[in-house]
Amino acid sequence: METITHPKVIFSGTTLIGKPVEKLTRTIGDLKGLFADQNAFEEQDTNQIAYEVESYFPVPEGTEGGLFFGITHIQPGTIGNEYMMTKGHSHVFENRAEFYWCIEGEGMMLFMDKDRNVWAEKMFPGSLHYIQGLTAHRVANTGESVLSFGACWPSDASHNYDLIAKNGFSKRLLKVNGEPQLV
Ligand code: PAN
Ligand code: ZN
Repeated sequence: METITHPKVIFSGTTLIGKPVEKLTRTIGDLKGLFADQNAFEEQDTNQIAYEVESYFPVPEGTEGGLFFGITHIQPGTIGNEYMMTKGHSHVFENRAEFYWCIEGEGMMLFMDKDRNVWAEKMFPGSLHYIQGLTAHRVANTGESVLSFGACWPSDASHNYDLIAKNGFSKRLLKVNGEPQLV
């Protein structure tokens, strides 16, 4: 076995490159039910890409103590007066946290705790965001260009999408007079 090897995955600064990298694409159609303005949603091209996630899963899902790594690229734009955003989810276990950090573009990171309190942090290149276990998290692209951010989370975090899909966040991030506002 060679003792000096090339890394399996390279982070170019904006994207993940390498054989093990898995790519997930979410179209606007995949985000049905997320946006308040149904009429505006119906007018969208549902095949258009909303966001893409490049992930590196070095261990099987569920491995205790392992880590996963991903880069998400969210397209700019609004549907009605809501910004393009990720579905959002929480990690099932209280002790499974996550880091997000912004690479390029500008956005807003939304958090919601288990009592449905919502708050947001501005995202800009270099901003770092710590997500407690059980805290729902979602990102909205509030800029005019692609928003890319990195994420690192435990391989046994176990994602819960159902709660957000069913009940949403208790506040929406709207574009009001050209500015993001939590309403
Ligand atoms: C991220 C997210 C990614 C896409 O890797 O999965 O940004 O967002 P949704 O999963 O909410 O569609 C993460 O939070 N992993 O735990
Ligand atoms: Zn997560």
